[in-house]
Amino acid sequence: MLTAEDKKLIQQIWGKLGGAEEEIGAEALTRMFYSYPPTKTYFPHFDLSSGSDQIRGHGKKVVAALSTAIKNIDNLSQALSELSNLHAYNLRVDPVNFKFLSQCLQVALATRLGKDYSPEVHSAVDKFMSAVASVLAEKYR
Ligand code: ZNH
Repeated sequence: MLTAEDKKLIQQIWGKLGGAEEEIGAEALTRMFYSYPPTKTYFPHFDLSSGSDQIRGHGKKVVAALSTAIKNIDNLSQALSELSNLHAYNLRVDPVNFKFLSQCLQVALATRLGKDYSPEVHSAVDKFMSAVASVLAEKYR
């Protein structure tokens, strides 16, 4: 599904974030909470005002997991196996929400990267996030 070219583009674009990972993650989450308010119900224990320490901390974790996924892009199931267990068995996040977070991450990336977020990169990131989402959803029953 992800072509060699897609993989190259994703690695390149991730390399351009240069330390802004936590900020990107926090922005993606904040956008998700605004645009898809039901997603807030999974985080009753968080302070959800934009830029809160918890949003920043969680954004950092999510982006770190995506970085791990990018490093293991040919072996996503294995690389995300624990995270997949967590989402399927413990958190029980409805998989529709993965799409919402993906959308919001893409807007966060696009606003930061401007022209570098080309249609080709957009398409590659979209495919990558779908692949991550299917791994996170693969253990639901
Ligand atoms: Zn999730 C958690 C990732 C999606 C909800 N996550 C988490 C973590 C991580 C993640 C890394 C941490 C873990 C530990 O700590 O160990 N996610 C992720 C990713 C994605 C996601 C990569 C995609 C792409 N999630 C999601 C969604 C939701 C969620 C969509 C809803 C809406 N998560 C969650 C929760 C949690 C998590 C709730 C827990 C938090 C706390 O801290 O408590």
